[in-house]
Amino acid sequence: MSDKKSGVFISLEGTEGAGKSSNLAFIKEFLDDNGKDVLVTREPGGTPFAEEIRELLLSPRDEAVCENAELLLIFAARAQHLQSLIVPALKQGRWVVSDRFTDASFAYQGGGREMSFDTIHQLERLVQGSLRPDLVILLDLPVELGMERVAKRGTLDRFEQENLEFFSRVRQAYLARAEQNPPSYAVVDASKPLSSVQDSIRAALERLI
Ligand code: Z5A
Repeated sequence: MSDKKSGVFISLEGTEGAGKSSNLAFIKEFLDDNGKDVLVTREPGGTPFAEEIRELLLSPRDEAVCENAELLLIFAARAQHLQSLIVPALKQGRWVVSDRFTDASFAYQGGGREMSFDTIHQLERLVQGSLRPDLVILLDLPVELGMERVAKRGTLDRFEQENLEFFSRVRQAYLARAEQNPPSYAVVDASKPLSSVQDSIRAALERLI
């Protein structure tokens, strides 16, 4: 994949109850106000075909889903998303904000499911070439607090049905990624009130602009 781009690519990440949905609109509004042409999208999903894969991945089911099948479906959706939406938008100079991207694969499949990080790196290279987010905003909070926040949700999807240990591994994997490459990450304390979380996000975006 050609990764020549003139736009800016941001991903928003976090564990359960971190507040991604609550902060996406804020990010879009801030960038709009700063005159940026913004595309907001999400993973898994973002295109009709990739959204169908999302449905497959998230639906609770009786059949145990093989870990490799899950990982390959996630990257299949990502390949489609990149080719039909993200890369063209970046080439047009747009600011793309994705609700989750490949860090989620390292965190959920690598950390949570304890799959090989090498395999994920290989798929990342295959599907993305050298394309990586310019900034990953990681909303970090203790797993117990996140689970309290989402406890009121009705039906749980296939990932939300996992236990505390799973989400603790996810959190550690996210934090380890951020530690390995600090310039590309803004780690935000998402246990604070929303206004304070948004102050930190605003500061990270101002640095990028
Ligand atoms: N997945 C994967 O395994 N591998 C991959 O590569 C990718 C994804 C890309 C779907 O993601 C699943 O896909 C995801 C990982 C997997 N599974 N999980 N779990 P998703 O992003 O669509 O699903 P989600 O994690 O459930 O995200 P969400 O719906 O955006 O939820 P959220 O981050 O928890 O955010 P929220 O709904 O904005 O906040 C939750 C509640 O907390 C809500 O009541 C808010 O009002 C409250 N809140 C938020 N912020 C605050 C603060 N600061 N103070 C107090 N209360 C707050």
